Amino acid sequence: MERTLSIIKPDGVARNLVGEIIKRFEEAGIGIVAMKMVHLSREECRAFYHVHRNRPFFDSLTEYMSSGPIVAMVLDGEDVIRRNRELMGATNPKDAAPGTIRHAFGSDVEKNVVHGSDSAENAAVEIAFFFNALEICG
Ligand code: IDP
Ligand code: MG
Repeated sequence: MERTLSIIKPDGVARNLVGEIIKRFEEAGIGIVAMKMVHLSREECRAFYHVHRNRPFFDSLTEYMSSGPIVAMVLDGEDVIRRNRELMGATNPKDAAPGTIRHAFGSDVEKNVVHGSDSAENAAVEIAFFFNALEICG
């Protein structure tokens, strides 16, 4: 079994897509073992996306991610890091496969509705950014 961090980004929350996105995880048989809504500060977004600090889109990304509430979740299941990335689709909604969340709801390469950890190592760091052990069920 494996865990990963999923985030419904500010555009997803603002557009009332929380239920639709969670439904996709539930229908795929992916368990949710922690969940919270938070509005991150600009500084907190800079910390979360530290790995991207030298990318040209860093300022815009952190402004967007701090623009409104997000829903952070810990997903649990076999091969869930890869399976979540598959449900999300490619970073740029234009390249995302039909049936994926980003294909269905993404606006552009930045406002792409969801985040998902990309490795076991990053999942552990990202989960700990949002949740302490008491907040994770099971
Ligand atoms: P991922 O979310 O598919 O893992 P990353 O390359 O890790 O993609 O990028 C993190 C986030 O930064 C993306 O989800 C997207 O919101 C934003 N982003 C990535 N590439 C670009 C870009 O070229 N322009 C603007 N924003 C970008
Ligand atoms: Mg990434």
